[in-house]
Amino acid sequence: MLRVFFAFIAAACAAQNFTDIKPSPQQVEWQDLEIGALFHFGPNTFMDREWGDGTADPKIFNPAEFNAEQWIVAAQSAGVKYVVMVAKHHDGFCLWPTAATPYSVKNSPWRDGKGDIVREVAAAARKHGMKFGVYLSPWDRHEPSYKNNAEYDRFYRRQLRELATRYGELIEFWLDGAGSEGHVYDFDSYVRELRTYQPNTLLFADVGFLKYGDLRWVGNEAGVANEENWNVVDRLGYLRYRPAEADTPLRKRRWFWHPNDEKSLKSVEELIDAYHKTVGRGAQLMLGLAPDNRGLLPDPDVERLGEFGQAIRALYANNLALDKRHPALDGDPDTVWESPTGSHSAVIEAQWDSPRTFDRTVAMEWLNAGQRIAKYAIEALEEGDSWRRLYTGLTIGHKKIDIFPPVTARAVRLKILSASDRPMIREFQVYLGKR
Ligand code: FUL
Repeated sequence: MLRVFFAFIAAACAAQNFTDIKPSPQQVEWQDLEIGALFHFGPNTFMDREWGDGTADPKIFNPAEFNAEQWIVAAQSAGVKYVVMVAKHHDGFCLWPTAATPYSVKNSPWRDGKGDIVREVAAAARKHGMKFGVYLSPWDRHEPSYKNNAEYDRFYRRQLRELATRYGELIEFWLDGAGSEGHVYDFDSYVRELRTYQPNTLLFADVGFLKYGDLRWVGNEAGVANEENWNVVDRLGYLRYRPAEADTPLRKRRWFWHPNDEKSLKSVEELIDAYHKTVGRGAQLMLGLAPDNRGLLPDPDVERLGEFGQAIRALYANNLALDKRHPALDGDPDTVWESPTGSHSAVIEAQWDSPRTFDRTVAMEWLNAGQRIAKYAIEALEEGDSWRRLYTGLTIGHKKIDIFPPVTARAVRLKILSASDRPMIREFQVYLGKR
Protein backbone atom coordinates (compact mmCIF):
# COMPACT_ATOMS: atom_id res chain seq x y z
CA MET A 1 0.00 0.00 0.00
CA LEU A 2 2.82 2.31 1.00
CA ARG A 3 4.59 1.51 -2.27
CA VAL A 4 1.54 2.49 -4.24
CA PHE A 5 1.35 5.68 -2.26
CA PHE A 6 4.98 6.58 -2.97
CA ALA A 7 4.59 5.73 -6.63
CA PHE A 8 1.64 8.06 -6.71
CA ILE A 9 3.60 10.86 -5.05
CA ALA A 10 6.51 10.33 -7.46
CA ALA A 11 4.18 10.55 -10.45
CA ALA A 12 2.55 13.68 -9.09
CA CYS A 13 5.95 15.33 -8.57
CA ALA A 14 7.49 14.22 -11.88
CA ALA A 15 8.65 17.12 -13.98
CA GLN A 16 5.92 18.12 -16.35
CA ASN A 17 6.66 18.16 -20.02
CA PHE A 18 5.54 21.37 -21.67
CA THR A 19 4.37 19.61 -24.84
CA ASP A 20 2.23 17.13 -22.93
CA ILE A 21 -0.09 19.84 -21.68
CA LYS A 22 -3.16 19.91 -23.90
CA PRO A 23 -6.14 22.25 -23.88
CA SER A 24 -9.57 21.07 -22.80
CA PRO A 25 -12.19 20.89 -25.56
CA GLN A 26 -13.86 23.89 -23.90
CA GLN A 27 -10.68 25.95 -24.18
CA VAL A 28 -10.26 25.06 -27.85
CA GLU A 29 -13.85 26.03 -28.58
CA TRP A 30 -13.42 29.29 -26.67
CA GLN A 31 -10.26 30.26 -28.55
CA ASP A 32 -12.15 29.92 -31.82
CA LEU A 33 -14.54 32.66 -30.68
CA GLU A 34 -11.69 35.21 -30.83
CA ILE A 35 -13.69 38.36 -29.97
CA GLY A 36 -15.87 38.90 -26.92
CA ALA A 37 -17.75 41.83 -25.37
CA LEU A 38 -17.80 42.74 -21.69
CA PHE A 39 -20.82 44.87 -20.71
CA HIS A 40 -20.58 47.30 -17.79
CA PHE A 41 -23.87 48.86 -16.70
CA GLY A 42 -25.38 49.87 -13.36
CA PRO A 43 -25.67 52.81 -10.95
CA ASN A 44 -22.24 54.03 -12.11
CA THR A 45 -23.80 54.64 -15.53
CA PHE A 46 -26.11 57.20 -13.94
CA MET A 47 -23.45 58.85 -11.79
CA ASP A 48 -20.52 59.50 -14.13
CA ARG A 49 -18.45 56.98 -12.20
CA GLU A 50 -16.08 54.07 -12.80
CA TRP A 51 -15.93 52.62 -9.30
CA GLY A 52 -19.05 53.06 -7.20
CA ASP A 53 -18.62 53.06 -3.43
CA GLY A 54 -21.78 51.06 -2.80
CA THR A 55 -23.85 53.92 -1.38
CA ALA A 56 -25.82 54.77 -4.55
CA ASP A 57 -29.58 54.67 -4.06
CA PRO A 58 -31.09 51.88 -6.23
CA LYS A 59 -33.69 54.48 -7.30
CA ILE A 60 -31.07 56.00 -9.54
CA PHE A 61 -31.12 52.93 -11.78
CA ASN A 62 -33.81 53.55 -14.37
CA PRO A 63 -32.78 52.89 -17.97
CA ALA A 64 -36.03 53.87 -19.65
CA GLU A 65 -35.11 52.57 -23.10
CA PHE A 66 -33.18 49.44 -22.08
CA ASN A 67 -32.90 47.07 -25.01
CA ALA A 68 -30.50 44.14 -24.72
CA GLU A 69 -30.95 43.21 -28.34
CA GLN A 70 -29.62 46.58 -29.45
CA TRP A 71 -26.41 45.86 -27.48
CA ILE A 72 -26.04 42.40 -28.93
CA VAL A 73 -26.70 43.33 -32.55
CA ALA A 74 -24.14 46.15 -32.30
CA ALA A 75 -21.56 43.82 -30.74
CA GLN A 76 -22.19 41.22 -33.40
CA SER A 77 -21.50 43.75 -36.15
CA ALA A 78 -17.97 44.04 -34.68
CA GLY A 79 -17.43 40.29 -34.98
CA VAL A 80 -18.15 39.58 -31.30
CA LYS A 81 -18.99 35.90 -30.69
CA TYR A 82 -19.49 35.80 -26.90
CA VAL A 83 -20.57 38.28 -24.26
CA VAL A 84 -19.86 38.56 -20.57
CA MET A 85 -22.30 40.61 -18.49
CA VAL A 86 -21.09 42.37 -15.37
CA ALA A 87 -23.85 41.07 -13.11
CA LYS A 88 -22.35 42.81 -10.07
CA HIS A 89 -19.52 45.32 -10.12
CA HIS A 90 -17.49 46.50 -7.12
CA ASP A 91 -20.37 48.72 -5.91
CA GLY A 92 -22.34 45.56 -5.06
CA PHE A 93 -25.48 46.48 -7.05
CA CYS A 94 -26.96 43.38 -8.68
CA LEU A 95 -28.43 43.50 -12.16
CA TRP A 96 -30.51 40.40 -11.49
CA PRO A 97 -33.17 40.03 -8.77
CA THR A 98 -30.99 38.19 -6.30
CA ALA A 99 -32.42 36.87 -3.04
CA ALA A 100 -29.06 37.46 -1.31
CA THR A 101 -29.41 41.24 -0.94
CA PRO A 102 -32.03 43.93 -1.49
CA TYR A 103 -29.34 45.93 -3.32
CA SER A 104 -30.49 45.05 -6.82
CA VAL A 105 -32.77 45.88 -9.74
CA LYS A 106 -35.64 44.68 -7.52
CA ASN A 107 -35.50 47.95 -5.61
CA SER A 108 -35.06 50.16 -8.62
CA PRO A 109 -37.88 51.91 -10.45
CA TRP A 110 -36.87 50.13 -13.65
CA ARG A 111 -39.84 47.97 -14.69
CA ASP A 112 -41.23 48.51 -11.20
CA GLY A 113 -38.54 46.27 -9.76
CA LYS A 114 -39.62 43.29 -11.86
CA GLY A 115 -36.87 43.37 -14.46
CA ASP A 116 -33.78 41.21 -14.86
CA ILE A 117 -30.95 42.66 -16.96
CA VAL A 118 -28.88 39.47 -16.84
CA ARG A 119 -31.78 37.38 -18.15
CA GLU A 120 -32.49 39.73 -21.04
CA VAL A 121 -28.86 40.03 -22.11
CA ALA A 122 -28.44 36.23 -21.93
CA ALA A 123 -31.61 35.73 -24.01
CA ALA A 124 -30.61 38.32 -26.62
CA ALA A 125 -27.11 36.83 -26.92
CA ARG A 126 -28.47 33.32 -27.44
CA LYS A 127 -31.09 34.55 -29.89
CA HIS A 128 -28.23 35.87 -32.03
CA GLY A 129 -26.12 32.75 -31.71
CA MET A 130 -23.65 34.12 -29.17
CA LYS A 131 -22.28 32.49 -26.06
CA PHE A 132 -23.00 34.08 -22.70
CA GLY A 133 -21.06 34.46 -19.46
CA VAL A 134 -21.03 36.56 -16.29
CA TYR A 135 -18.74 38.67 -14.13
CA LEU A 136 -19.42 38.66 -10.40
CA SER A 137 -17.09 40.99 -8.52
CA PRO A 138 -15.59 39.44 -5.37
CA TRP A 139 -14.88 42.92 -4.04
CA ASP A 140 -18.25 44.24 -2.78
CA ARG A 141 -18.32 47.74 -1.34
CA HIS A 142 -21.98 47.61 -0.35
CA GLU A 143 -22.49 44.24 1.30
CA PRO A 144 -22.19 44.58 5.11
CA SER A 145 -20.99 40.97 5.50
CA TYR A 146 -17.90 41.77 3.45
CA LYS A 147 -16.19 42.54 6.75
CA ASN A 148 -16.66 38.94 7.89
CA ASN A 149 -14.86 36.53 5.58
CA ALA A 150 -16.88 33.38 6.28
CA GLU A 151 -20.19 35.21 6.09
CA TYR A 152 -19.22 36.92 2.87
CA ASP A 153 -18.09 33.60 1.38
CA ARG A 154 -21.61 32.25 1.99
CA PHE A 155 -23.10 35.39 0.46
CA TYR A 156 -20.88 35.20 -2.63
CA ARG A 157 -21.58 31.48 -3.13
CA ARG A 158 -25.28 32.16 -2.94
CA GLN A 159 -25.05 34.82 -5.63
CA LEU A 160 -22.83 32.60 -7.71
CA ARG A 161 -25.32 29.74 -7.41
CA GLU A 162 -28.14 31.95 -8.62
CA LEU A 163 -26.14 33.03 -11.64
CA ALA A 164 -24.92 29.49 -12.33
CA THR A 165 -28.40 27.97 -12.21
CA ARG A 166 -30.69 30.56 -13.77
CA TYR A 167 -29.16 31.67 -17.03
CA GLY A 168 -28.22 28.55 -18.94
CA GLU A 169 -24.73 27.44 -19.83
CA LEU A 170 -22.05 30.01 -19.10
CA ILE A 171 -19.10 30.13 -21.47
CA GLU A 172 -16.97 32.13 -19.04
CA PHE A 173 -17.02 33.18 -15.43
CA TRP A 174 -15.01 36.33 -14.75
CA LEU A 175 -13.14 36.67 -11.48
CA ASP A 176 -11.81 40.20 -11.20
CA GLY A 177 -9.11 40.80 -8.62
CA ALA A 178 -9.44 44.58 -8.40
CA GLY A 179 -9.96 45.98 -4.91
CA SER A 180 -9.60 42.60 -3.23
CA GLU A 181 -6.07 43.07 -1.94
CA GLY A 182 -5.89 42.00 1.69
CA HIS A 183 -9.25 40.17 1.71
CA VAL A 184 -9.14 36.38 2.07
CA TYR A 185 -11.77 34.54 0.04
CA ASP A 186 -12.53 30.83 0.15
CA PHE A 187 -12.05 30.48 -3.58
CA ASP A 188 -11.87 26.68 -3.41
CA SER A 189 -15.47 26.67 -2.24
CA TYR A 190 -16.50 29.18 -4.93
CA VAL A 191 -14.99 27.03 -7.63
CA ARG A 192 -16.67 23.89 -6.22
CA GLU A 193 -20.00 25.70 -6.27
CA LEU A 194 -19.47 26.91 -9.81
CA ARG A 195 -18.34 23.51 -11.12
CA THR A 196 -21.35 21.79 -9.54
CA TYR A 197 -23.69 23.65 -11.84
CA GLN A 198 -21.41 24.72 -14.67
CA PRO A 199 -18.89 21.96 -15.34
CA ASN A 200 -17.93 23.43 -18.70
CA THR A 201 -17.54 27.07 -17.84
CA LEU A 202 -14.09 28.62 -18.20
CA LEU A 203 -12.85 30.59 -15.28
CA PHE A 204 -11.14 33.83 -16.17
CA ALA A 205 -8.83 34.91 -13.38
CA ASP A 206 -6.24 37.61 -13.19
CA VAL A 207 -2.95 37.50 -11.33
CA GLY A 208 -4.54 37.64 -7.89
CA PHE A 209 -6.41 34.38 -8.44
CA LEU A 210 -3.87 32.67 -10.64
CA LYS A 211 -4.45 29.27 -9.10
CA TYR A 212 -8.02 29.07 -10.31
CA GLY A 213 -8.00 30.27 -13.88
CA ASP A 214 -8.68 28.33 -17.06
CA LEU A 215 -8.05 31.61 -18.89
CA ARG A 216 -5.49 34.20 -17.98
CA TRP A 217 -5.51 37.96 -17.98
CA VAL A 218 -3.15 39.31 -20.61
CA GLY A 219 -1.69 41.71 -18.05
CA ASN A 220 -2.90 45.11 -19.30
CA GLU A 221 -6.09 46.83 -20.44
CA ALA A 222 -4.53 48.29 -23.58
CA GLY A 223 -5.44 45.45 -25.93
CA VAL A 224 -1.87 44.17 -26.30
CA ALA A 225 -0.61 40.60 -25.98
CA ASN A 226 3.04 39.61 -26.13
CA GLU A 227 4.15 38.68 -29.59
CA GLU A 228 5.59 35.47 -28.20
CA ASN A 229 2.49 34.00 -26.65
CA TRP A 230 2.47 30.51 -25.15
CA ASN A 231 -0.79 29.00 -24.00
CA VAL A 232 0.93 26.70 -21.54
CA VAL A 233 2.17 28.69 -18.59
CA ASP A 234 3.40 27.90 -15.15
CA ARG A 235 0.65 28.14 -12.58
CA LEU A 236 2.29 28.33 -9.20
CA GLY A 237 4.77 25.57 -9.81
CA TYR A 238 2.91 23.44 -12.31
CA LEU A 239 2.17 23.85 -15.98
CA ARG A 240 -1.27 24.48 -17.25
CA TYR A 241 -2.93 25.41 -20.52
CA ARG A 242 -4.28 28.93 -19.95
CA PRO A 243 -4.98 31.00 -23.07
CA ALA A 244 -4.87 34.78 -22.67
CA GLU A 245 -7.80 37.17 -22.82
CA ALA A 246 -7.05 40.85 -23.43
CA ASP A 247 -9.83 43.06 -22.11
CA THR A 248 -9.83 46.62 -23.37
CA PRO A 249 -12.67 49.14 -23.45
CA LEU A 250 -14.12 50.64 -26.63
CA ARG A 251 -13.77 54.06 -24.99
CA LYS A 252 -10.29 54.68 -23.67
CA ARG A 253 -9.96 53.76 -19.98
CA ARG A 254 -13.75 53.83 -19.59
CA TRP A 255 -15.57 50.64 -18.66
CA PHE A 256 -18.79 52.47 -17.75
CA TRP A 257 -20.54 55.10 -19.82
CA HIS A 258 -19.87 58.77 -19.04
CA PRO A 259 -21.73 61.76 -20.44
CA ASN A 260 -20.08 63.97 -23.08
CA ASP A 261 -17.24 61.57 -23.48
CA GLU A 262 -17.39 60.72 -27.19
CA LYS A 263 -13.81 61.89 -27.62
CA SER A 264 -12.60 58.84 -25.72
CA LEU A 265 -14.08 56.50 -28.34
CA LYS A 266 -11.26 54.54 -29.97
CA SER A 267 -10.75 55.12 -33.67
CA VAL A 268 -11.17 52.35 -36.23
CA GLU A 269 -7.36 52.36 -36.64
CA GLU A 270 -6.86 51.92 -32.91
CA LEU A 271 -9.32 49.04 -32.84
CA ILE A 272 -7.70 47.33 -35.81
CA ASP A 273 -4.36 47.73 -34.08
CA ALA A 274 -5.78 46.14 -30.92
CA TYR A 275 -7.19 43.30 -33.04
CA HIS A 276 -3.79 42.63 -34.57
CA LYS A 277 -2.05 42.80 -31.21
CA THR A 278 -4.49 40.39 -29.56
CA VAL A 279 -6.27 38.04 -31.98
CA GLY A 280 -3.29 38.43 -34.33
CA ARG A 281 -1.04 37.17 -31.53
CA GLY A 282 -3.16 34.22 -30.48
CA ALA A 283 -5.03 35.97 -27.65
CA GLN A 284 -8.70 36.78 -27.23
CA LEU A 285 -9.89 40.36 -27.73
CA MET A 286 -12.46 41.25 -25.06
CA LEU A 287 -14.01 44.62 -25.93
CA GLY A 288 -15.52 46.58 -23.07
CA LEU A 289 -18.89 48.05 -24.09
CA ALA A 290 -20.80 50.58 -22.04
CA PRO A 291 -24.53 51.18 -22.54
CA ASP A 292 -25.65 54.69 -21.56
CA ASN A 293 -28.25 55.93 -19.08
CA ARG A 294 -31.05 55.26 -21.57
CA GLY A 295 -30.06 51.59 -21.52
CA LEU A 296 -28.76 51.68 -25.08
CA LEU A 297 -25.31 51.62 -26.58
CA PRO A 298 -24.73 55.20 -27.76
CA ASP A 299 -25.04 55.80 -31.51
CA PRO A 300 -21.35 56.66 -32.04
CA ASP A 301 -20.33 53.42 -30.30
CA VAL A 302 -22.74 51.40 -32.42
CA GLU A 303 -21.36 53.03 -35.52
CA ARG A 304 -17.75 52.46 -34.49
CA LEU A 305 -18.39 48.78 -33.76
CA GLY A 306 -19.89 48.36 -37.22
CA GLU A 307 -16.97 50.15 -38.86
CA PHE A 308 -14.46 48.03 -36.99
CA GLY A 309 -16.17 44.75 -37.94
CA GLN A 310 -16.49 45.87 -41.53
CA ALA A 311 -12.79 46.83 -41.69
CA ILE A 312 -11.63 43.47 -40.34
CA ARG A 313 -13.92 41.55 -42.69
CA ALA A 314 -12.60 43.60 -45.64
CA LEU A 315 -8.94 43.05 -44.65
CA TYR A 316 -9.37 39.29 -44.48
CA ALA A 317 -11.89 38.69 -47.26
CA ASN A 318 -9.69 37.64 -50.14
CA ASN A 319 -7.25 34.85 -49.33
CA LEU A 320 -4.71 34.82 -52.16
CA ALA A 321 -3.30 31.43 -51.16
CA LEU A 322 -6.61 29.56 -51.28
CA ASP A 323 -6.14 26.01 -52.56
CA LYS A 324 -8.86 23.49 -51.78
CA ARG A 325 -6.48 20.54 -52.27
CA HIS A 326 -4.24 21.41 -49.34
CA PRO A 327 -5.62 21.14 -45.77
CA ALA A 328 -3.65 24.19 -44.59
CA LEU A 329 -4.50 26.31 -47.63
CA ASP A 330 -8.15 25.32 -48.06
CA GLY A 331 -9.60 28.19 -46.00
CA ASP A 332 -11.14 25.68 -43.60
CA PRO A 333 -9.70 25.83 -40.06
CA ASP A 334 -11.29 22.47 -39.27
CA THR A 335 -8.94 20.59 -41.57
CA VAL A 336 -5.37 20.12 -40.44
CA TRP A 337 -2.06 19.60 -42.19
CA GLU A 338 0.32 17.40 -40.27
CA SER A 339 4.01 17.10 -40.89
CA PRO A 340 5.50 13.59 -40.60
CA THR A 341 6.01 11.94 -37.21
CA GLY A 342 9.38 12.80 -35.74
CA SER A 343 9.77 16.07 -37.64
CA HIS A 344 10.48 19.36 -35.88
CA SER A 345 10.32 21.61 -38.92
CA ALA A 346 8.08 21.95 -41.96
CA VAL A 347 7.29 24.07 -45.01
CA ILE A 348 3.91 25.07 -46.41
CA GLU A 349 4.07 26.80 -49.73
CA ALA A 350 1.57 28.61 -51.94
CA GLN A 351 2.52 29.19 -55.59
CA TRP A 352 0.95 31.29 -58.33
CA ASP A 353 1.16 31.18 -62.11
CA SER A 354 1.56 34.93 -62.20
CA PRO A 355 2.99 37.11 -59.39
CA ARG A 356 0.70 38.37 -56.62
CA THR A 357 1.06 41.32 -54.29
CA PHE A 358 0.44 40.79 -50.57
CA ASP A 359 1.37 42.38 -47.25
CA ARG A 360 0.30 39.92 -44.57
CA THR A 361 -0.11 36.29 -43.66
CA VAL A 362 -2.34 34.47 -41.20
CA ALA A 363 -1.22 31.19 -39.66
CA MET A 364 -3.18 28.96 -37.28
CA GLU A 365 -1.79 26.08 -35.29
CA TRP A 366 -3.81 22.95 -34.43
CA LEU A 367 -3.82 23.34 -30.66
CA ASN A 368 -5.78 20.23 -29.69
CA ALA A 369 -2.48 18.37 -29.79
CA GLY A 370 -0.72 21.08 -27.78
CA GLN A 371 1.18 24.21 -28.81
CA ARG A 372 4.38 23.20 -30.54
CA ILE A 373 5.77 25.83 -32.88
CA ALA A 374 8.59 27.90 -31.37
CA LYS A 375 10.12 29.61 -34.39
CA TYR A 376 9.10 30.21 -37.99
CA ALA A 377 9.71 32.46 -40.96
CA ILE A 378 7.61 33.86 -43.79
CA GLU A 379 9.48 33.89 -47.09
CA ALA A 380 8.71 35.02 -50.65
CA LEU A 381 10.00 33.98 -54.04
CA GLU A 382 10.20 37.17 -56.07
CA GLU A 383 12.67 36.98 -58.99
CA GLY A 384 14.98 34.05 -59.70
CA ASP A 385 15.27 31.14 -57.30
CA SER A 386 16.18 32.71 -53.99
CA TRP A 387 13.69 33.10 -51.21
CA ARG A 388 13.59 36.40 -49.36
CA ARG A 389 12.74 36.40 -45.70
CA LEU A 390 9.85 38.75 -44.93
CA TYR A 391 9.34 37.96 -41.30
CA THR A 392 10.74 35.82 -38.51
CA GLY A 393 8.43 34.95 -35.65
CA LEU A 394 8.33 32.74 -32.57
CA THR A 395 4.98 31.29 -31.50
CA ILE A 396 1.94 30.81 -33.76
CA GLY A 397 -0.68 29.39 -31.39
CA HIS A 398 -4.36 29.91 -32.16
CA LYS A 399 -3.68 32.59 -34.77
CA LYS A 400 -0.71 34.66 -35.85
CA ILE A 401 -1.09 37.62 -38.20
CA ASP A 402 2.13 39.04 -39.62
CA ILE A 403 2.16 42.32 -41.53
CA PHE A 404 5.05 43.57 -43.69
CA PRO A 405 5.61 46.03 -46.56
CA PRO A 406 3.78 44.88 -49.74
CA VAL A 407 5.68 42.33 -51.77
CA THR A 408 5.02 40.94 -55.25
CA ALA A 409 6.04 37.29 -55.63
CA ARG A 410 5.45 33.99 -57.43
CA ALA A 411 5.30 32.02 -54.22
CA VAL A 412 5.16 32.46 -50.47
CA ARG A 413 5.93 29.97 -47.74
CA LEU A 414 5.55 29.40 -44.06
CA LYS A 415 8.76 27.81 -42.90
CA ILE A 416 8.59 26.26 -39.45
CA LEU A 417 12.11 26.36 -38.09
CA SER A 418 11.62 24.86 -34.68
CA ALA A 419 8.83 22.90 -33.01
CA SER A 420 8.75 20.73 -29.93
CA ASP A 421 6.84 18.04 -31.82
CA ARG A 422 5.70 17.60 -35.41
CA PRO A 423 3.99 20.80 -36.57
CA MET A 424 0.24 20.71 -37.17
CA ILE A 425 -1.28 23.61 -39.09
CA ARG A 426 -4.93 24.52 -39.52
CA GLU A 427 -4.46 27.40 -41.92
CA PHE A 428 -1.90 29.45 -43.77
CA GLN A 429 -3.50 32.41 -45.57
CA VAL A 430 -2.16 35.36 -47.54
CA TYR A 431 -3.77 38.78 -47.99
CA LEU A 432 -3.25 42.24 -49.37
CA GLY A 433 -4.69 44.47 -46.68
CA LYS A 434 -3.59 47.87 -48.08
CA ARG A 435 -3.28 49.29 -44.56
C1 FUL B 1 -11.11 45.94 -13.50
C2 FUL B 1 -12.20 46.70 -12.74
O1 FUL B 1 -11.71 47.36 -11.61
C3 FUL B 1 -12.77 47.66 -13.74
O2 FUL B 1 -13.73 48.52 -13.16
C4 FUL B 1 -13.40 46.83 -14.86
O3 FUL B 1 -14.47 46.07 -14.34
C5 FUL B 1 -12.34 45.93 -15.48
C6 FUL B 1 -12.90 45.01 -16.53
O4 FUL B 1 -11.71 45.16 -14.50
O5 FUL B 1 -10.33 45.17 -12.67
